Amino acid sequence: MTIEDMKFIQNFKRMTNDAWLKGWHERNGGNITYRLTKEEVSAIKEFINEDSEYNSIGVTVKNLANEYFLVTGSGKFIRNMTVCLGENAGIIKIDEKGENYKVVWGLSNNARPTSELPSHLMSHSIKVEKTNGCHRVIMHSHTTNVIALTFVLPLEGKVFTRELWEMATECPVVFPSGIGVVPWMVPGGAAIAEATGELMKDHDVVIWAHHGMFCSGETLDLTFGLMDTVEKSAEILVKVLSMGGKKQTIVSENFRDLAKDFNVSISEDYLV
Ligand code: 2HA
Ligand code: ZN
Repeated sequence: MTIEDMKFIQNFKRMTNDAWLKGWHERNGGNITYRLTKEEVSAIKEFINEDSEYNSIGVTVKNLANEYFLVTGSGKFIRNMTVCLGENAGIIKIDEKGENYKVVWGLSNNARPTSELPSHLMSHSIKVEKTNGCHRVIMHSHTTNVIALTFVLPLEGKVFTRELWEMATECPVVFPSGIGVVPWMVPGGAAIAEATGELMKDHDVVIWAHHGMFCSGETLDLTFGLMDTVEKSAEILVKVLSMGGKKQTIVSENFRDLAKDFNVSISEDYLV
């Protein structure tokens, strides 16, 4: 048994391969992080090395103290995760203060965690608080159709939510809490991490204008599925707009009926 035989690692590899095949991860675009369960942390103990030095995260995430994350590497290609995970991703541990991380497995040849580590960890921190620890995955992808829409639609969460809900009947069931939108910002730092975290308080989907998407979820499958659903809806909207725009659509009353039958609560804010 090696660390790579473990179920969460195999699931991670399958997800990265699927995401690459979707066309969401050109070159080194996009990054994924997964918070290990207590059982997974005990199971990896014999394979990890805790002697490495701590480095600053760039943001403070107190409630993630002593947690372990599987993270993709900075400058690494999602396409290569299945080829050699230890060179392209690694496992990090957060320190007691929630201010620093150290690499305990992988990221070989002095590779570093994703450049978006501040946004990932800030989002994890908010989600641990808001979901009582249920959410474990943050995925950032350069989803083509969502990015295209950020050049055409007003950069408002309400508009993106309503437009994308209308494009596929199950959308309000898959992302009932809607979408947040961050205006264009320099990626990779604390400022965009704070802006993303703020929107993650109320949404599982945050769009970065002219850049991509962040999704949060309980499992790798659910997070991938959420990204896929939003992006597919965006693809339909791009096609509809290209064909001259909507001639008919799902109306507010339809959404209310859907919410009742599917037992989801959706805000009236989106149904005006
Ligand atoms: O290149 O996606 O946002 C990695 C990224 C930065
Ligand atoms: Zn990016």
